[in-house]
Amino acid sequence: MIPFRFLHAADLHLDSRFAGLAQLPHAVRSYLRESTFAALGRLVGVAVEAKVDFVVISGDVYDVSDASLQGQLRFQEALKKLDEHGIKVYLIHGNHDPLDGPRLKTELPEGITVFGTGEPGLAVACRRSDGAEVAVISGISYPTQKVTENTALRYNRKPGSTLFHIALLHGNVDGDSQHETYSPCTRKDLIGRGFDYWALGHIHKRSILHEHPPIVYPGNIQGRSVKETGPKGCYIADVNAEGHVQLEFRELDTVRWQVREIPIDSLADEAEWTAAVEQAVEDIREELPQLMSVVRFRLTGRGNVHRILSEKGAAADLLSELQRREAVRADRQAYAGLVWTEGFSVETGLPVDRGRLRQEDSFLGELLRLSGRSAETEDGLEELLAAALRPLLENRELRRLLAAAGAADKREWLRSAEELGITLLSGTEDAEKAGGREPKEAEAGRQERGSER
Ligand SMILES: [Mn+2]
Repeated sequence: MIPFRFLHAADLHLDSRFAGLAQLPHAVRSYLRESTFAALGRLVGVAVEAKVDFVVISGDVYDVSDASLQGQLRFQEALKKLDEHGIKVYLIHGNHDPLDGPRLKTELPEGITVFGTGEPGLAVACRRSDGAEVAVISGISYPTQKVTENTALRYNRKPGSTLFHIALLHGNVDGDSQHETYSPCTRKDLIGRGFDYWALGHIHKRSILHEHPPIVYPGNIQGRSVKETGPKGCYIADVNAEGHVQLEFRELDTVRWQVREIPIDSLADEAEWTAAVEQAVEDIREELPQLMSVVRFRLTGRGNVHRILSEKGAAADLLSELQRREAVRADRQAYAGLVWTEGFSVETGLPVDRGRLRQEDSFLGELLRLSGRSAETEDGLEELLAAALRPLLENRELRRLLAAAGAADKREWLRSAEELGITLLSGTEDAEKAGGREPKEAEAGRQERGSER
């Protein structure tokens, strides 16, 4: 087998609109809007610098099926640059950019192969240095958005060919419940087809599902929300003479999303809390000086600061101030090292001894015991929530929202309800004995979910 090297990317989602961030200052929003294109630009740079023989893209080039003309022109520009270096591109379309989408028809540059629908297309890829044939590439594009058939089973090796075989598939392997189950299949299905590399797309979290043969999700090239955290990019795959594959991840993102936890347990007051958050912002700036960061802070733990957060709206106030400071940087076009705080998730509690409260022969003690028992099993949680939420089910819209909630959401509701119970009841005599503090204020206590967005 002839050694060669290729770049595997997926889920470019070009021209993503970042719809949830409408309130952002113009300069920050336009940098975010540009980020998917910037990541594509870095992809071209990596392909050229790493001297890859070709590039494969496993679906969702565009974010929406009626991709803007601008999006298409920017993609063409990138393809032309690759073509100038003799780097060919093989791609499929996915559920976000199926072939029946109402895109304007634009001319495709030289050197690009777009696989069609139906039976997997076959193409032979060559090494750039000498034109030697090195790989057979197969792929199927989505004809329409919803593909629920196991298309993996249609892939076959090219009869009689001993070349390295790469399959491009956009789909959900082993039923990842976080994503739509399009083109559902199992690892076993894929391994059974006899290919040497499965170039997957669709799941935006990078993962290598199998080593021999490699079954690879490179993830998307640019995170687009607080659900898409950490480095984003592509893989460079080196195939040696034995057909063995070495994978190297390359970061491409220009905006990095992250969720960072700040425990409040050891913070005495508002000043210490503000300082802790400001320090965390500066830490991120120092860690990622070349990138723009978008961060959500999870405030956790127990402490006196809980009252300031839950009653005085301190999180919303600090958020405005942090955003104002970064907006000034953005106005100066100082995007590298900009740290945009997207919001606070307030998950804190009063500094009470829950273990002791739970032992108490009191209403609050009974409440905590009930919630503890219910949280232990999936069935217990469902039973408690079914009873507690029954009045809400009469409303159609609420019913729809409740049906969409996952187990993690439900546990979070129960946890919040416990905290609310402690805050409201810790002023009573029972709880005071058990370590609840500031009983007078607690009577007027109420808890909000802070400024999570
Ligand atoms: Mn996608």
